[in-house]
Amino acid sequence: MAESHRKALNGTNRETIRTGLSEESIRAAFLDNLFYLQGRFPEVATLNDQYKALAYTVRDRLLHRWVATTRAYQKANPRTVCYLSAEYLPGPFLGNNLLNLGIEEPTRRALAGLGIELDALLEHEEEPGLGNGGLGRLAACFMDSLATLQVPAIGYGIRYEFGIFDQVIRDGGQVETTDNWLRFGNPWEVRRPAIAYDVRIGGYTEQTTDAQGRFGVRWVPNEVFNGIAVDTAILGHGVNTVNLLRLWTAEAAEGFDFHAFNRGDYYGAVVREVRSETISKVLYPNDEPEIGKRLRLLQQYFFVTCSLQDMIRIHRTTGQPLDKFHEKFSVQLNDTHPAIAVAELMRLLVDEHQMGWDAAWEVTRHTFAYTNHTLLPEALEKWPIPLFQNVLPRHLEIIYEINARFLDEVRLRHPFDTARVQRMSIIDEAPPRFVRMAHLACVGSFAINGVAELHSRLLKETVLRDFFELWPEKFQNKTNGVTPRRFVMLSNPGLSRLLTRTLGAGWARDPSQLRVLERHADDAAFQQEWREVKRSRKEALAARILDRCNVSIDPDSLFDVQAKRIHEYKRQHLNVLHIVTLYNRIKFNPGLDITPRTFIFGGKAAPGYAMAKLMIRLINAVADVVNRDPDVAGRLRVVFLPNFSVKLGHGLYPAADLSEQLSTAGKEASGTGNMKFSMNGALTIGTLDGANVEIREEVGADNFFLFGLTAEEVVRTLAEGYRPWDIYNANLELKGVIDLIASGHFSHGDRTVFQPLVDHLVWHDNYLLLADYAGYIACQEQAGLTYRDSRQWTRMSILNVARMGKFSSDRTIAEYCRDIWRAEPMAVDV
Ligand code: Z2T
Repeated sequence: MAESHRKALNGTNRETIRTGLSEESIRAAFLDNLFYLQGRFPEVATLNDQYKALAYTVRDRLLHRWVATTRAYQKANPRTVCYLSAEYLPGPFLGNNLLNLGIEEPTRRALAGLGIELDALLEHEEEPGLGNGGLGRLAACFMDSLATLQVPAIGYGIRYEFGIFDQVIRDGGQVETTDNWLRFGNPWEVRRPAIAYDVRIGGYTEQTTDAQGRFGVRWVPNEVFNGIAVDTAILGHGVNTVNLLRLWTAEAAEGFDFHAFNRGDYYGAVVREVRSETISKVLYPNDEPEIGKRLRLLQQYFFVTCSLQDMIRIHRTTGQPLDKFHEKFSVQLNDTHPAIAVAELMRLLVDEHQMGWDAAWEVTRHTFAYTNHTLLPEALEKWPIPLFQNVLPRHLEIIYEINARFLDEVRLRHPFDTARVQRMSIIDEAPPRFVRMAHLACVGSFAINGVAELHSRLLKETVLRDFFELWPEKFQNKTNGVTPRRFVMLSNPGLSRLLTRTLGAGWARDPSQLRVLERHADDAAFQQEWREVKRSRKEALAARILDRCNVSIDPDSLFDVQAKRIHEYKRQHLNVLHIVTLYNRIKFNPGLDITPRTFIFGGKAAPGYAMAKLMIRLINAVADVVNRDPDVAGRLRVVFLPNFSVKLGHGLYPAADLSEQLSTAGKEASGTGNMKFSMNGALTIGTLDGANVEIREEVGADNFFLFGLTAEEVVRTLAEGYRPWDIYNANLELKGVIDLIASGHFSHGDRTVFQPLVDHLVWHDNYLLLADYAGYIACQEQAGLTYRDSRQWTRMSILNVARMGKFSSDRTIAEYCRDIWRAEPMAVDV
């Protein structure tokens, strides 16, 4: 960043130890923080001391802008977006904050002057794994874009003490270990003990009468604890806006159980304390809901009530009455995890702030908007009524009341249609009866959106069809995006430099400018530079893989990468079928001339998802045999990169040649990894699913390897009585592949290990791998051939990057602001 810009950011030419952005200021501040915060001097400082001293140095510079932003917001009282999400996957902060402040270079020099390498400190940072995958990472990209677009926003969530488990591969299978990310402290967070709210749980309700003789309801809980705010600054790129990521941590309510102490029940009080702290202890590691897990419901309610109480507090400081709450805040529900907010806001307004029901409902239904992230029926959240009543008795009453009024509306519109009333009810009447959270979210929201065109259409046609028929005006699409700051500038500095040199620096904030690259797509010199960038990222990844997995891979081979949660619908095993196909072809024809490939996998399986864990076992088993077999050496390599994370993604996306996006059409809501790969010049091999459809539209059909059934064909194939067994018998090559896996070839002769997977494929195959197999193999062959034509491949790669501008999360957020939140940018000066 230019010096002038840096001065503008700083607001002054005066450099202080807390704000200065020059090399000298940063070095002085670093030493100061090392001494006064760590009690260390350079000669004895550990890597962690150095990391923290630098992190605090950067945080000081954020705080400065943070305070300026808070002041500006207080003065102007702007409309504010509140993003409610049970998950955030922000990735490491240090590099991103340096980038957004524009001080990476002076910082690098400041440290070099002390004999310290910035890259070693960046590498040392432990990332907050407070999410499972796409949904949590999307929330983090949105926070980045909101700040960069200078839109006032707060991200609310849970400060899990233990995030997503660490994955180790032991004897070829996944083993989970706890993610102790706070072990060495977290320099980015600021604890706000003064911002604390009561959270009540359980008990019963009773009717009350006030002095004027009005009826009310009192909720008498049997437990109360506190949520404390822990804040992290989210700085925009090249602006002064710092928005808040406010995560709640649970603590025992002060004074609540004095009672127990007085009776001498010290143990009981301590146990209660332990129990309350359990609420924010650990993230549920499933991308599907845990039906009936009491603690999960507690977590959801915990962060929702704290967040809404916080918004009400902020609203009251503006002096405005509560019936204007929805004019101050727009609250986005990131899936149904925070959907209890609909009932909780009603409770707060009606029970705690004495608003009438109708007025409260007006506020509530103008406050919330709901994003759906999945069509998989098993992933729709519902809570058994006995559990729900036990935890949230008052909310159940409120939901019944909301539901009664809602169903009256349905009956008015559709007289005699009792089936429809049953389908739409917030309550699923099948014993033991359930609260359907998606229905609560739909009824309580003014806008409902899917996350890609296809997904939004299918939502209206399938799972939310009745709601669409009732309220078509509520339904929208907001195709996902990812931040080009983290996923191009930070992850791929070489590519960024080439882009900036060719196009100017504007592309990162306005990626439509990338289109200019099209002019260079056939330019031999430019192509050469392009290949050198990719080559250097492949070498770096190869070094990492040698170090971590002790497998040597060839940077000249085609890097074929699939990184995402392990799931049957994502079909990592289809990728494996391709690998074994090539393996067999070489075994039968040792002289076969094929494009050398390195297959790289990354991703975690939910600990309780046996088939996903078996898929990991299969990948590692195939890797073991293939990498050891001299017959295929130099042509095939397979690597499973353990413990995939945002940080590992930084090294993976830029190194990929081919991006595997294989989900059964209609199953992947959007995908966002697909975007990260393509923005870094990987070509996609994929189905017409999720955002793949739009990526292909943008980059052009010629620059995308398409295969597989469409969503409509998938539905039809299954309806017509799909028989995978017939496909298995009809395709000799496929049969050979499956038989080899079944024979124990990859499991030391043990035929039982992969039997569940094989049986499932040939007898059920709900995700239609066998139906898509032949098309996939042919498409892969095409990709392999194209890779050999390096000019053609490079041209396609350039065109991919040139045409991916649509998938910046800035575009997504601008659309949310315009169509849902009615929020506007507000510049901040320091
Ligand atoms: C998740 O990551 C996603 C959907 C979920 O549905 C849950 C989780 Cl944890 C309840 C993913 C989708 O699978 C993916 O297609 C999408 O790109 C991502 O959310 C963000 O929208």
